[in-house]
Amino acid sequence: MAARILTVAAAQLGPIQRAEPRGVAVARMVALLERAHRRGVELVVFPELALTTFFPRHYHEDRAEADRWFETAMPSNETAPLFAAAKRYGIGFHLGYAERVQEADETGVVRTRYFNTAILVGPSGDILLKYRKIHLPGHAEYDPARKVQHLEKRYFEVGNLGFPVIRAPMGGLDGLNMGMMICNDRRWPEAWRVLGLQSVELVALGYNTPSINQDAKGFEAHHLRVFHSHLSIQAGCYQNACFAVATAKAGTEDGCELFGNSIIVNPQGEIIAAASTWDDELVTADCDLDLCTLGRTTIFAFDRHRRPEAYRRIVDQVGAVAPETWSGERE
Ligand code: CDV
Repeated sequence: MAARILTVAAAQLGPIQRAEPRGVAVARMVALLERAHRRGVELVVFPELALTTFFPRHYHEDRAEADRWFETAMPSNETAPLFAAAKRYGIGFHLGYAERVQEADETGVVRTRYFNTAILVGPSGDILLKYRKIHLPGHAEYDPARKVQHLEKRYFEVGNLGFPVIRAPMGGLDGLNMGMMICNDRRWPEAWRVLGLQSVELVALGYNTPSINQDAKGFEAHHLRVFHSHLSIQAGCYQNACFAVATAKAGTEDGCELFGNSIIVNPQGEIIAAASTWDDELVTADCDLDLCTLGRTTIFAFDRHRRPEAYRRIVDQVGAVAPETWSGERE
């Protein structure tokens, strides 16, 4: 049987400043798609909120002022060149953006809703899958203790699409199981496992992670920020026997440093390609999807080894509770 190899790219973006129009970011992304085409890439992954600056760092007291960061159509006039280039080259892509939509909520009321969204677009230009970020970090109100705000909880609702996986043709492959995450999701093993339980083979994930922990709740060494990002992605890939293409926005944006360090990881948890700049950079790798088989037929053969009856707390409980206290006596 022929090897199932997909050539992928993490299309890291350097900073996008607050005043820059979407057209500038789109032109840079089209240039990366052209470069990807020259290198024989079949799937390109762009970062989270790839069309603008990472605007949740900016406080708008009037929530409506933030509407300008959101897309109301995809594709739109401004993003159409991206879809056209991908179609021209027969390349699929993953794109993160802020989505504003008129949609019924869980009570059936149609209202304006806001999500931190990513789409997976096939080589024909069709949207194959949509994901809305579930693990929203940060806070909803202005926090005077922080030098830089992180207002994702102000500007977005929690995603309502779960963690979907789609099997679709990509590049030279008749079918590939693909799922998505957005930034903070990568730190949550539950997210990886929900994708793993749908036999995901490749996870596309974009992020914007500041180099400095702005939470003002204790010291976190800079190098550990990158380590924790890589640790989470490598563990997720190993424990769910899948590849990940993890793409950052990098460099100094509106005076705030984003750490970059985009990586491509294989099902053994190894980094097989990594960014070396804080700029627009195309990081590529050939992914042999048959490498997913080893993990999922041995240590992580879920059907044989998982014990969901012992995992009830994972879905029944949100916060941690205190354990029972030992009632014996100390010597
Ligand atoms: N955009 C993000 O989700 N960023 C978070 C930061 C706030 C820690 C992340 O997990 O990288």
